[in-house]
Amino acid sequence: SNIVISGTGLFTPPHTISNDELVAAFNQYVDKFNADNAAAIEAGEVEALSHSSSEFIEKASGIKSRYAMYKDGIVNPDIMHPVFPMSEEGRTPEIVQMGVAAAKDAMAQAGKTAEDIDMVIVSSTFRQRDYPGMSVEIQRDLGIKGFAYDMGIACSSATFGIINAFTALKAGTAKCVLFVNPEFTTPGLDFKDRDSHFIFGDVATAAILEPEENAKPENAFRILDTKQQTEFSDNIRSDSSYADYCFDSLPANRYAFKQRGRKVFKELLPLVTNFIGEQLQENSIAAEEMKRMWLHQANINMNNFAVKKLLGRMPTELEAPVVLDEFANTASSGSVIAFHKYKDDFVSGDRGLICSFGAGYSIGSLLVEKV
Ligand code: CO8
Repeated sequence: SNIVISGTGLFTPPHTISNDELVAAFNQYVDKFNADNAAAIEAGEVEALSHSSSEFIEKASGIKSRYAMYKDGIVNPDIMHPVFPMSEEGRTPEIVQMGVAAAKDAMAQAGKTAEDIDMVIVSSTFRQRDYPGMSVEIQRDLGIKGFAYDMGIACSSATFGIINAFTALKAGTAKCVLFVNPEFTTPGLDFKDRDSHFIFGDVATAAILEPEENAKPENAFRILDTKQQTEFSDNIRSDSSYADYCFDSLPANRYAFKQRGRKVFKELLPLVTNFIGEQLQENSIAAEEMKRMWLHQANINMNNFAVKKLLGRMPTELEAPVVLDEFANTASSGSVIAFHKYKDDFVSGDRGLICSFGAGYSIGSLLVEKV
C-alpha cells in the first residue's frame, strides 16, 4: 500500500537571538581578546581577531535570527556558549525534551495516540549521551510500546530518518512510525569563530508515517519516491568523540563545527542539482510540475542557484520557501520545518520535493503528493 506522512510537528525553543545581538557579543569578545593580547599581537606572535557583521551574515547566508534553548551564555562575551545543567541520571536531556514536544505536535496533527504507534525513530546530528538511546527515553515519555532507535547523518538526518520510517512501513516491520528530529545544535558551535558563529539554531521537528488507508487524509502526503546519495568529504567536520578523555591535550574547539564554506557551496551545488534532476527524470516529472521544493536550509543563495538551475528561472517565494531568516541553519531540520509551515495550501494531486544536503556529503530526497 501507499505510505503517507500523515502529520508533522514543530518545537520552537523559547529564546531568539538576532544577528545584531550575536554580533554585539562577538565583537565585545574580539575587542577584549585584542586588548588582552595587544603586546603579542604587536610582536606578531598572535593574530588579531576581526569583527563580525550583521550585514555580512544576512547577505552571505540569508540568516536574520535563530532560536536557542539557552541564550544568556551565548550572548555573554565572557562565556560564549550555552549554559545548562549536565545530563545525568534523573535529568531529562534537552534532545528528549525537544523531541517529545515536537512529537506531541505531530501526533495531534495526524490524530494519533501512543497506542497507535509501534516504532519510534529519532534521527539527529547529535546524541546527548551515547546510550541508552534518546529514542527509547522519548518512547517511554510518550508511553509508546514497540521499539525505538537513534540514528543520524548530520544534515541529512531528517530525510534519511523519514526514509527509514517509509521502508519499515513498506517492509511491514511497523504499522505506524513516529519520526522525531531534535536538533540541539548550539552546544556544537564555536561562538568565538567568526566564520561559523552565526550559522546554527536549535529546533525540533517530528512526523507520523503510516499506510494511506489508516491515515486521516486532511494533512496526508503520499510518498511517491525516495532517493539517497553519499559521497565522502570532510569539508564539513567535527572531531569530538566518546574517546576524547584518552588524549592528554585537546584543542579547545575540537568539538566544534568546522567547514570550508566556499568549497561546500561549489561542490555540493552540482551534486544536488544533478541528483534532483535525476530523481525527477526517473519519475517522469518535469521540474515545473512541482508546486514546491522544501529544501535544506543552509544558505539562501545556494537554494536559489539550485532551483534556478532546475527551473531555468528564479523561484518564487512559495516555490522554494525560506525559513533560514527566522530559524538559521538547523542542521537536518530545515527542509522539514519548511514542509511543516508551507504545506496547507496543497490540494489533492499537488506534488513537491523534500530535499536535504550537506555534511557527509549526504543528499536525501522524498517526492510527495497531496492525498
Ligand atoms: N562577519 C564579517 N565578515 C566575515 C564573517 C563575519 N561573520 N565571516 C567571514 N567573513 C569574511 C571572510 O573573512 C572573507 O573575507 P576575505 O574575503 O577578506 O577573505 C569574506 O567575509 C567572505 O568570506 P567567505 O568566503 O567565507 O564567505 P561566503 O560568501 O562563502 O559565505 C558561508 C560563507 C555563509 C559559510 C557560505 O560559504 C555558505 O553558506 N556555504 C555553504 C555551506 C553549507 O551549506 N554548509 C552546510 C552546512 S552543514 C549543515 O547544514 C549541517 C551540519 C551539521 C550540523 C552541525 C551543527 C553545529
